[in-house]
Parts: sequence; structure tokens; C-alpha cells
Amino acid sequence: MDKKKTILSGVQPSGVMTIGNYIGAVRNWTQMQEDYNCLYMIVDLHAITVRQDPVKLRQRCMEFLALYLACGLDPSKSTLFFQSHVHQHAELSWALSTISYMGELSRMTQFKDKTKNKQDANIGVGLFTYPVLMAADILLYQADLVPVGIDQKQHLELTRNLAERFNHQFGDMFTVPEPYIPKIGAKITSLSDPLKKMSKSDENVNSFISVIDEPDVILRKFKRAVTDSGSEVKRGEGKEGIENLMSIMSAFTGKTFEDIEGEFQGKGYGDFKCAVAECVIDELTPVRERYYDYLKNKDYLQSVYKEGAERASYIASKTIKKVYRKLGFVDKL
Ligand code: ATP
Ligand code: LTN
Repeated sequence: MDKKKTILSGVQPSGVMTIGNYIGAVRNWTQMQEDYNCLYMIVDLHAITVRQDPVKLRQRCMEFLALYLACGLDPSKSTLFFQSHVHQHAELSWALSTISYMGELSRMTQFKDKTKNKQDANIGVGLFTYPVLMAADILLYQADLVPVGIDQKQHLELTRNLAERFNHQFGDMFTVPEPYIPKIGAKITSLSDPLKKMSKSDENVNSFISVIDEPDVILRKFKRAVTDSGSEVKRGEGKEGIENLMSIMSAFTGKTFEDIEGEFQGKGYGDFKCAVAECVIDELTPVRERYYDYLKNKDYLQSVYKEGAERASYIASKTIKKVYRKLGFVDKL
């Protein structure tokens, strides 16, 4: 019997993957492939909770798959698929929405952030029920562990609550999952506002580094990253910008904060920013090269997502059948 634990995660194809997504999530996924049963999605159903251009979205979904492969996800070890190709995600989401409370969904900080300054009349319901779909993604595969950045912790809590609530009301059904949040890089912040999360859908392209940015672009963006008016490379009050760059360097080199403070003692921000850019460029250059190779090979990409959807659907259909029985629906003949 397969005793490996199950891992599931996903990224929204809502822009180009940033180093925040890479450090906070995707890079850790690759390391888990050896020891776990891994399923990694491109969450296209989630992406449409904010307005998307359909032509661009389709293109971006394929680019994301090429990026997953370029970052080291291996389809012979992990199941890679598009969320919309497995219809049970939407079905389980509906079932779970009937045991979700308005109050708990209203408390989700991502919902509050994304609807800030908007009138109720203009807020899409999908943004509100977004975390229920995420819970469905996870519970459908009985995932044990979910590797994400810190911003998703609250959604994981909700998923655990929904799993427990369902189990309590209808009898044992779902594994209650645990979040897996990295110690360093769980929240990389914006280069233009160090108090804000780095986000791929930010309108200001200088606020994020995408994993396929060219070396000169990476260097330029780091050079103009917002810091404080001081000159010492160390952590401290009001030094969030520098601390963010230190986290990036630490994540890309394995150096501790103390190592970095020691190495840059007496040197200015200019030298430090160039060094941060250099270590990011070193790691991302092969990723970018592999990405363009995969992108050219459409047949291969198609074979990957077709097989991924088949494998995922097999598990998802078994779960939804059990869920429907528990809920009291008549078996489909
Ligand atoms: P969007 O801008 O469309 O909201 P995003 O860039 O915030 O997207 P998501 O697709 O929401 O990214 O997140 C994918 C994964 O990357 C999640 O696990 C999330 O926690 C992680 N992640 C996103 N941004 C960061 C960040 N700045 N630092 C660390 N992890 C991050
Ligand atoms: N909401 C997540 C993306 C996501 C996800 C998931 C992550 C959708 N479904 C299931 C882990 C497991 C985000 O990062 N915005």
C-alpha cells in the first residue's frame, strides 16, 4: 500500500510568476516530489475571480505549465494539471459552500484586501466564495500538507474548519490538512512598497521580479527598490525594505541574516543591491532558459496536462462519489 502523504498546492495564472511565488511556494514543491504524493495545479477557476482577458488567460495558463516544468516539477513524479479540467472542484465547492458561514468568509483578509475601496454592488461573489473553492481543491485529494506562503494561512484554517465541520455533521470523510509555510521567504514584499506583499498582479511591474525577467531587468529593478535613507545593511525598525532584500538573498543563497550583515558591514546599499540581483540572476537564468524550451514544445505540454487531469480526475471522482453518498444523494447509475 502507498503510505506516502499527499501534498497539494496551486498558483493563480493571474500574471507572471514572481520570486515571491517561487520562494514562498513553488521552489518548495520541487523538493517535496521525492517523498510525497504531489498534486500541483494551475488554479484557473480562482484566477477568474478578478477580471481576465480570455485570450491572455489561455496563453498564460500554458506559460504557467511551462514554468512549473522549468522550476523543476517533474510530471513523472507529480500530477500537474489545470483546475478547470477536473469538474469535481466546482462540485465539491458547491457542497462545502452549504456548510460555510457568511461570517467566517467575511473575515478573510484576502477578501477584505481585494475588495477595499469597492462598493458591495460591484464586488463579485466569486471573490467572497474563493476560499471555499480552495478548501474543495485541498479536500478533494485528502491532502495532508499544503505548501503555501503566509498569506494563505487563514484560508488553510478555514479549510481545516470545513473539513472538521463536514466530518462532524456527516461522518468521517476528509483528512484535516496542515499548512507548510517556509521559515524564510513566507512573505516577500513589494520592491516599491516594503509594507505590501509582492504580487504578480501588481500594476507596477517594478514592484516585483518575475522568474523570467532578463538579467538586466532584474538588476535594474533591485537597484531602484525602495529602502530607507540609512546605509547599514541590517534589520531594524523602519528598515523593512532592506530586510526584504536580505530575506531574498537568504532564500537564494542559504546565508543567514547574521552572515549577510557581517558580509556587508561598511558597504553601502548599492553594493548590497547588486549582490542580491546577482544571486537571483544566477538561480533564475537556467529556469528562464528551460522555460523557453518547454514553451516551444506544445505537444509535450499537452501530454503533461492531459495525463495530469486524468490522474487527478480519478481521485476526485472517488471522493465526490463518497461525499454525495454522505450528503444523501441517490447513487448515479
Ligand atoms: P495575485 O497577485 O494574483 O493575487 P499572488 O502573486 O499574490 O497573486 P498567488 O497565486 O495568490 O500569488 O499565490 C501563489 C502562492 O505563492 C501561494 O502559496 C502564496 O502564498 C505564495 N505567495 C504569493 N505571493 C507571495 C509572496 N510575496 N511571498 C511569499 N509567498 C507568496
Ligand atoms: N488561493 C491560493 C491558490 C490556491 C491554492 C489552492 C493553494 C488555490 N487552491 C489549494 C493551495 C492549495 C493563492 O495562493 N492565492
